[in-house]
Amino acid sequence: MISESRWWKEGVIYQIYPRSFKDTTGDGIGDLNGIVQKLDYLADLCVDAIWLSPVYTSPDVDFGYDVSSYRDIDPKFGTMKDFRKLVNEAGKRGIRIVMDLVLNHSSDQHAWFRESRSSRDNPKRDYYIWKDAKRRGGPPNNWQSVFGGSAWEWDDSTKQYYLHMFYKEQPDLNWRNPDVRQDLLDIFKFWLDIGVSGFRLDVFNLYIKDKKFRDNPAKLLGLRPFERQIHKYDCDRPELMGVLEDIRKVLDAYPGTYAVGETFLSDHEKSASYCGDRLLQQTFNFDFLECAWNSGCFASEVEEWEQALGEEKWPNYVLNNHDVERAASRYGIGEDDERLKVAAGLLLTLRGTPFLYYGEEIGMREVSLKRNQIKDPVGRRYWPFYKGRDGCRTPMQWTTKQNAGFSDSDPWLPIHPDYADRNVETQTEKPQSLLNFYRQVLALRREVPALSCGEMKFIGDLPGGVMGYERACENSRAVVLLNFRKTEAECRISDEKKMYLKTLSSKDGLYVKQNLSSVLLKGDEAIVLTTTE
Ligand code: TEU
Repeated sequence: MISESRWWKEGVIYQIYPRSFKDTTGDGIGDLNGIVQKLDYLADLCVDAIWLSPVYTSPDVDFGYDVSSYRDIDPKFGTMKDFRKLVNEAGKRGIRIVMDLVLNHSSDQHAWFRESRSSRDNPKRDYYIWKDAKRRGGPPNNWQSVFGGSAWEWDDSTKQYYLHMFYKEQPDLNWRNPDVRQDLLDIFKFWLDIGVSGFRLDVFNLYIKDKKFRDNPAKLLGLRPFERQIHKYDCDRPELMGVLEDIRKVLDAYPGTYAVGETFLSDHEKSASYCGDRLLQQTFNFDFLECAWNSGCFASEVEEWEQALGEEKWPNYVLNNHDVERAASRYGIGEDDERLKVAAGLLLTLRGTPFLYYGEEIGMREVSLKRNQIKDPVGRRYWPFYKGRDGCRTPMQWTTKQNAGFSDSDPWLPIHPDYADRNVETQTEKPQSLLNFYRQVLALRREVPALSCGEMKFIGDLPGGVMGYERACENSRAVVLLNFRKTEAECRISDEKKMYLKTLSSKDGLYVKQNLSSVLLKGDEAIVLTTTE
């Protein structure tokens, strides 16, 4: 296991969407025991931590992102005993657990909200954000819900509006109330006491809203009303810093624990501003999710992110998550995975923590769903303009067997029809598969310190379409070359010949010992040259 304080810098974090990973009960929904069954697979892949999308009790309006009890496991996923077993068994394999904490809002079925809405003078009334209608009627201000419509819902029995930045079944918690804040901080402690190593904080920069609830200024361009506002008053309020400091104090009482925040509507500077010794250890960088397949785009995103963070703060990168179209569909061409190897070569060797998303390692494609198969309410609302997020949340493809070895019965979302060829079992047997390339790079990362903790320097004067950088740390060095084009490229990497003891190519596999100053890159090729003295 990597040292206690550096695991989240040097390690690799693998996101599991539990509904879709592995079902052991035959209800078509993945569960905690399913994850336990697959821990050896993850350990073998060289994963250091699992980020678990929410497994708390939830009515599933937003599939776990609407929590009705923060201290319980939803029965569809198992029991608290199963959860402890997962933490233990993962720990035995050197794998840590990172919980997804959804604390901007709860479910409307949470006991707090049921009480809060029961009457205006209920002691929990102020746990949520209630406001009177405007004098002439209508919502208190112009704020919009991310998922569509006004962010305010009228409650007819108590004659006030409550705020919900997402669905109306996800009322926003009132972080300004000290009792709420204490209760929420106690949730961190509860899970830390059980043995988890960190948290992913869902939309944390929405926690605090403008005290005066001023209208957001209008913005000219944008498809939906939410996008036609500047989110000045519902997001990124200065008092948020105090909340982050409180969270950090809790974490610091449990050495080696960590939090990564999902900065909503982020840009580099904003995301970086929330990281620091007294703030969060990391916030996400989602730039790669929007990059076209173009070396210049990826390189400039890396440079800007590095610049915003400076030397002290540690970057992270993602190609996929449970909210966006899968990278394999964004970048892959048909069933060809060669570009995905280049993308993996990039993600796993940059200076920063790589986040993987289940199925990425076998190049799972987005599933195209028919209207009556859509489960995600955003998809139902905006069909056919936006089909929602189900396409990237379909079951993991393990084997060639029925239901891809995910479940004995019909899965909650359809499985990609390509599963008979694209699955863990089949790719394990093919030396040239994407899965084996992920395994090889991840193993090399463990072996060569430069790849996990080294400084990074771009190599200048490379041919168009090639991105290259050097990493160095203590006695190890690595050079990474990534060809984003289909044509060969001659790359000069140093003035004189240097010895590289181990080289990994996405085209030619592993070879040992090479003395060179330049490399002829094939089209769509990723090469990692390494040396440890
Ligand atoms: O996502 C916030 C967010 O940015 C997304 O809602 C995004 O705008 C949307 O997926 C585009 O359709 C977090 C979670 O990652 C997401 O799964 C939750 O639905 C959301 O918060 C509410 O908790």
